[in-house]
Amino acid sequence: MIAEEQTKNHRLVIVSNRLPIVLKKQKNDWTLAQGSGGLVTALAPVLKNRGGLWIGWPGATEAVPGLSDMLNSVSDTLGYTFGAVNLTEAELKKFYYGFSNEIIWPLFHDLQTRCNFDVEYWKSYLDVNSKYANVIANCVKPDDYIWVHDYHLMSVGKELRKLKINSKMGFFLHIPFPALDIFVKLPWRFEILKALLEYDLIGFQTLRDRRNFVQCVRTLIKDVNIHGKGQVLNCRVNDRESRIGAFPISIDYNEFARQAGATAVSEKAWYIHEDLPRRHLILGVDRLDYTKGIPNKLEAFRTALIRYPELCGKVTLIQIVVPSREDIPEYYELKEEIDRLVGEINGKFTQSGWVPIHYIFRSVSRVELLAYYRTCETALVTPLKDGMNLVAKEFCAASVDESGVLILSEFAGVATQLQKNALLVNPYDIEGVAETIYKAITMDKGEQRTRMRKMRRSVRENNIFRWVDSFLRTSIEQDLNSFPLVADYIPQIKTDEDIAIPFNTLL
Ligand code: ADQ
Repeated sequence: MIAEEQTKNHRLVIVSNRLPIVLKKQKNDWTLAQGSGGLVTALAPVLKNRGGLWIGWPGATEAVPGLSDMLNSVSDTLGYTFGAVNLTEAELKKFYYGFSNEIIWPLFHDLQTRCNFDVEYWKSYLDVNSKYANVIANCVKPDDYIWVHDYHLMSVGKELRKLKINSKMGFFLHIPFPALDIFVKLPWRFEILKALLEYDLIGFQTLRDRRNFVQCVRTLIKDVNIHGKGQVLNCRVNDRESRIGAFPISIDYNEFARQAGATAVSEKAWYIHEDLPRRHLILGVDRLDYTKGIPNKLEAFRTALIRYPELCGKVTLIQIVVPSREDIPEYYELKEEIDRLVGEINGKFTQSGWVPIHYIFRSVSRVELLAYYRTCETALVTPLKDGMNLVAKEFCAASVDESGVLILSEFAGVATQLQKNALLVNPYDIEGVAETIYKAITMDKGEQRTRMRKMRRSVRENNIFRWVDSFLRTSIEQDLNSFPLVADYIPQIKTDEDIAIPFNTLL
């Protein structure tokens, strides 16, 4: 009863760059669909239970007639409301493509030479963060808990404090936090650290990220006292207290495993097998991004075919690349590099009846993605650096027959959890990755099963609900048990068109 009353008083307000909805324009008509994905699934029951609120950009820079009515009708179905932050084309260019994705994204992935430290980007970042804060300030009540997500919105907390909002606020960084010697390159390093310390809880994906942040704060901020041990540390600067923790994000394991066993997925998997009979299939699934190490992966596959010629005709790499941020020149150039490498490798090795790389450059439906996860014997997940990497976890969850080998970059956050049973590689070591590909292909079924079983257990136990639970428990001393699952929310999978995963809905 007490817990229920507390729950009613404190709404949860989620803030992310984008709303978890998909806005589409067909001719002159706009439609709105509800987003899916682990984060939305895990947060929806909490939001519904609290009559909560999700604030973000709806995804269009032009005026959308009737948007608020559309949002209200989706809200009625879901049981929580949306707050829209409208962004102009210029803001999108400087705040989103500029500061967020030409400065913070490369820097936080240790690629400082790719940064474009344009001061106009910084100004726009502050303006847009203040815009988000104003929308939040107009909606929140004093007892609400505000949970801000990711690198686009690091200054929102500070802007809210300026507006005299004293609600409890948490922040979660989905990408890595860099080491001190890289972070100090940021011309606005003090401002960003101070802004982050305005949140009551600052969450990172791994202990390594948290350690990097703590080292930056200790070195760059005066009069700081950081103490404690375990998952969450306490940080005091003058009279401001914050907590700093590691909360590795995950997926809705049960839902993934359930959907992977659905008839539509089994049928699709059967067709993939039929089209590529007697092949060992290796799968790569990556958003088009230079941090994902796609060229390195292709080079490693080429090296494997040269070093182990017996693989020719027997092994196929299915590489799915999902289009992303193509308005940024570097992403467009990366696409050209991938096209060229795939062309070169296929041109050199293709034989009658065998093409070494099946290259798919588009977003695929959830059924298709799951069918590839199920059909492929090996997953090749080799980012140069990654906050977590959910593809690795999804591959394990979808391996319902407990077979399959995961080759995993040691620089992905997920490696801290799966390192014992995945085959870890350094993605820069092309020869090493090629050898590991060979090892995966020749690994006996018994060893595969033992490793996969343990990885599946780890992902099952540390699922997305546990992640939300531990963040909320640390923030507001409420756990997920206070928020019963909403059965009608779970998406049902019937046909291929049923669920197209809105890729990167939030980022
Ligand atoms: P991303 O960089 O986008 O996320 P990742 O964690 O791998 O990387 O998530 C990708 C998601 O997109 C997966 O859920 C996957 O199913 C989906 N997806 C992949 N291919 C798809 C396709 N072809 N069509 C449709 N959907 C597809 C950022 C950080 C990561 C961090 C996550 C979550 O960069 O490090 O793990 O946020 O915090």
